[in-house]
Amino acid sequence: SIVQSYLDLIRTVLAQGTWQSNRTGIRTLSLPGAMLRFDLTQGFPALTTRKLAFRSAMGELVGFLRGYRNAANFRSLGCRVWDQNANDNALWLNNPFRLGVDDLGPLYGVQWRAWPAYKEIDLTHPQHEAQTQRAQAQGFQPLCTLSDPAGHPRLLLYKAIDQLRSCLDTLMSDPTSRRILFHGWNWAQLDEMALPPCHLLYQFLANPETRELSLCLYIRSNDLGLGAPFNLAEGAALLTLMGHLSGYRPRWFTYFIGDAHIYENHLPMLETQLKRAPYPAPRLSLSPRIPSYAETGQYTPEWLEQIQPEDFILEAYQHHPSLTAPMAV
Ligand code: UFP
Repeated sequence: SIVQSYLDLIRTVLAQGTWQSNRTGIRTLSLPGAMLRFDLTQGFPALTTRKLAFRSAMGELVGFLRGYRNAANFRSLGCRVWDQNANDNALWLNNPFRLGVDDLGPLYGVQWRAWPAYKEIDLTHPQHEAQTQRAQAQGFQPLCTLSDPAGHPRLLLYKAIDQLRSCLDTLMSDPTSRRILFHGWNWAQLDEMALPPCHLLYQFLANPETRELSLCLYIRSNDLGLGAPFNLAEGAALLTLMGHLSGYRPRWFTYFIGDAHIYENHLPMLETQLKRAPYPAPRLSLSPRIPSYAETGQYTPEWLEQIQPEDFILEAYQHHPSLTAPMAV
């Protein structure tokens, strides 16, 4: 089955991982570097050895697509996984950037949809007018002029970059580009976030001849027991949505992990899962209200924001009973 590779990774980390301590106070068995690859024509990578909280995972994805930064917004989408990060971590509670109860800071979705970008133009440069025109044509708005340390005047411009929309637009206009990616690791704002991004680099690879779209996703740190099942489901769902809106079928979903780890208090849950025989993978479909570009020829990028968690439909999902374990915050 398609999720066998997840269980194989759990076995590998159990066999080859080393015990490590970390900021959460709960030790992990860790393996530096791992990769999983799924052929999505063979099914959707939902865990079958326990029940995946699919609606909650799709709620989280939809919250990211809308640029949400508040745990109450995620709750309204049926996703409670951000409550503890927003309100239970002492370091975050004392962070002067935190806006109040339930705030998470400018994480994931904010970076995906509104990465704050600045451009400085040296007003003594002979081409500064042409440079300014280009920047403004790209949507940069002049903010103010400043002087650099040498006293030279500079024009500062600002734009909130919608990285995700730009990726979708590029899939339409230049699908063979090898530069269709978005990034979450914004150094200037890491200290303003409840949690610096774990899944932080998404690259889309389209093949206009086969009409297949693939995704490479890099996760710097992955809690294999609780985090990975969510991350796998959301990555595969995002790939499916991007393909749906741009006329491609989802194909390869390749998932790279930096620090692959199992928390000590997740071991019983994972050992139970290893004893269970996986079921065949379920299928994902999207609600028919979302126009498929391949069928309608209509480009409707607004569905990136308008989609609801229930528009992601998991079909023929056979699974073993739920299991739970505490999340390390
Ligand atoms: N984590 C995931 N996936 C996510 C996410 C968090 O596995 O999407 F947001 C886990 C990884 C790690 C912890 O166990 O949360 C983040 O801690 P750190 O920032 O110390 O890596």
